[in-house]
Amino acid sequence: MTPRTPAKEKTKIKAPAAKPLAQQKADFTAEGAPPPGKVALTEPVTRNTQAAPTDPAAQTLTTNQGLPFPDNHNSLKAGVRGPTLLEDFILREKITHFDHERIPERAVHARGAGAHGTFQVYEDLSDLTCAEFLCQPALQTPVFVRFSTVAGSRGSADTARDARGFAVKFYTAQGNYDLVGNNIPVFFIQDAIKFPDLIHAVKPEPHNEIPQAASAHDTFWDFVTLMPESTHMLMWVMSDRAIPRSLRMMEGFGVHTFRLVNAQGVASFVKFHWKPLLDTHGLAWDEAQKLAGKDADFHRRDLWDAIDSGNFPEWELGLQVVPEADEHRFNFDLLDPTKLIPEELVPVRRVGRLVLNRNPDNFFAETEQVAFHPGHLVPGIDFSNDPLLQGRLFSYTDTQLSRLGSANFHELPINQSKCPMHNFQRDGMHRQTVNTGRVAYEPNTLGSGREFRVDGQQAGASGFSSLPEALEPPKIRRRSPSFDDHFSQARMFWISQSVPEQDHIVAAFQFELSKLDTPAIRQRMVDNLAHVDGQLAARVAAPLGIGAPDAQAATKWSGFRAAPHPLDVQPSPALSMLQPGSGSIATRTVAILVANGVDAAAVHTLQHTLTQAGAQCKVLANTLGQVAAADGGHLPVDGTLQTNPSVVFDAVFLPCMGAHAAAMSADGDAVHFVLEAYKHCKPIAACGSGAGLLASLGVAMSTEPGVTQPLPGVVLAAAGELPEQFAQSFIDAIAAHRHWERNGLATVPA
Ligand code: HDE
Repeated sequence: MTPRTPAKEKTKIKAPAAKPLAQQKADFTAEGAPPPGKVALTEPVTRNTQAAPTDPAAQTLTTNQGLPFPDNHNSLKAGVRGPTLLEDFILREKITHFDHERIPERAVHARGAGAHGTFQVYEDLSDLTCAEFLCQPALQTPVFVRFSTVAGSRGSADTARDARGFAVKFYTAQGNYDLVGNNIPVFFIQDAIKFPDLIHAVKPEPHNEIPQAASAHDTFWDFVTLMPESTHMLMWVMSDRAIPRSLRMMEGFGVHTFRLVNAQGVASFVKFHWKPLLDTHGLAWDEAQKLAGKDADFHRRDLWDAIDSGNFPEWELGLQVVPEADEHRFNFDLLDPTKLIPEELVPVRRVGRLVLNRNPDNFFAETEQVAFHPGHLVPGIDFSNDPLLQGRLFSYTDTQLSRLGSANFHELPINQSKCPMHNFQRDGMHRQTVNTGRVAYEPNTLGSGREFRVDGQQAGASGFSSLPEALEPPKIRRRSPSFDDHFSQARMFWISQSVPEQDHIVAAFQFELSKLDTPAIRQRMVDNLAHVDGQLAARVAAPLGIGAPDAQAATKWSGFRAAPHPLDVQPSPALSMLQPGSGSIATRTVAILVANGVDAAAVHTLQHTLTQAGAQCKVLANTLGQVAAADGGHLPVDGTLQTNPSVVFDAVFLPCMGAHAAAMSADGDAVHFVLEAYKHCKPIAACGSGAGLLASLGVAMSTEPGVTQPLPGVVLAAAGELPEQFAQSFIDAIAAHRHWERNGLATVPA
């Protein structure tokens, strides 16, 4: 019998005395190496990693208890042809684990892609905030970012028309800070109590679970037309912002008004922005729909490949700061999440840079298990009373309990803070930490022999404390009248768009509303739109088989609110995506269509020039292998037209292919490829017989009387012009992204 350790002796076994928390945190300085046993802030976030067994000599597997077993191919049976035995604990352990490999997907934002990176502030912002990571330009703060769609399930397509989540977890020396935003700066609703209704309305309809990842169905439009506060966000969601070209090419917004608080306790209101260094670009709607079938992983693949190839996506953090004294200076309420602050009124100050430089090691462990929460704060950042934000503060932890299964989700490696944490919370399902000692309460004296008390009264008490704020009685369940204007900013968005952007918005409304079974809902939407802009409403209504927009009819619904005095809004140029960009073509993808007889030298020159400028080229033909070049050599082929559809490229080059170009014009796949790229407004360059092919398809030269120019975004080499000479025009055309100004696209059969 093993002798029991006497109780007295047990109490002698003491954990090493912990350093005061403040001291431990101070160890995590910008430049200073962490003390032994501590994790450097720049160290990869993933811990507990384990590589799959690779040693062929060892050929050993073990159970989860470490028991080696020699056969992973056969279960234990009563005779080689007999039934399987219940006692086969190896089989049962494996199958049980498999049976529980999935966790509930997120109720919203289920489809996502994530990456690790760093954030660094450009200058000391201590005039605004005491958040250390915003005050120390030498500090590189590790981050994990998760992008997502909102409505679709985990397996849905990336390019659905939807808002995108843009959630950033900063692992700071003062604790984890989460900026859980979207790529659209406003939201559908003003109060958290409407969120379940909004999401139930947009998700697949409950009786038949149709449609997946799409807002184009009756329940969504039934709801939003009865909630005209959603009109502003609807304008954004119907714009190309909701079909980004890449997660790397979209803006991010904190949406709500937050507060920054400096060391002296002085607070300012703030809106957070992420500005992508690759500018903001969208897809064509037809392209987005086709991508959903041809490459449902288009966005997550694009993000992964960019990081994998060293083309690290970057954003600048922007702040719009409003002194507290100016809270009421605007003609909207700063607490209303359906409003933005026009950049022309309060400029966006760019204060730091986010770089995503490492793909996750394991999708499930990191991207799926990461748990964001707008209430993960650090000293120096605080909330506002935005009633939507206030509800979010409850929701996120609550949802993790059912999604991640326990109150201990902060112990998952991706969620752990990288600075020391301790408190007296204990136990619970799946607890990993082995808390030692008998003191699990505060105040106490038994922990260290001296009084341990944290009640905010001690001299020098530090950490997060909520900003003291005077509240206005009475307790009331009512919307503030300052939230009543539902249309002015929707109108501001509309009048800030360029002509093609307005065309896309009209087409998107028509598409969505055409899919409804209930004409009355269509009518209600155009009646609401009449309060945004009469022309917009009339254009949307025209092909829908309904009556003319009736602004008066919209006012009869009880949710209708209008500005007490209709506001004279001005355009905000910053709201258009078609602003002059950086001119970069970094990471743009170019398809080079070839056949036997190709001018290989021209291909090499163009490929070289484009690659030097940062683009990525792929040579496509009808078969893999190589094609015979005109000079007697061979040109290797990277992929086939059949498996590399035009929708996954940004631009197309058609080199001279001699007489073979004529054969290509009889090839349905090649013709479709070129016409589709044209229809999606992509730049196309061609020389020699490649240009002839374009001409034979009617997409080379303008047919307008008196105009002898290539069509917009079409770059044709003049006779004898070398590729290096016209490459720059092609680069300019690619940098312009898409040539939305092309006319007559409805006639293009692709
Ligand atoms: Fe969320 N939201 N949300 N949300 N949200 C979730 O939390 C919620 C809102 C946003 O990549 C859930 O962990 C409520 C606005 C992002 O893991 C859930 C309300 C904005 C993500 C939740 C909102 C967001 C979520 C589901 C109205 C833009 C994905 C899974 C009061 C500022 C984070 C989870 C990730 C996820 C609740 C409104 C952004 C259910 C109640 C506004 C980017 O807790």
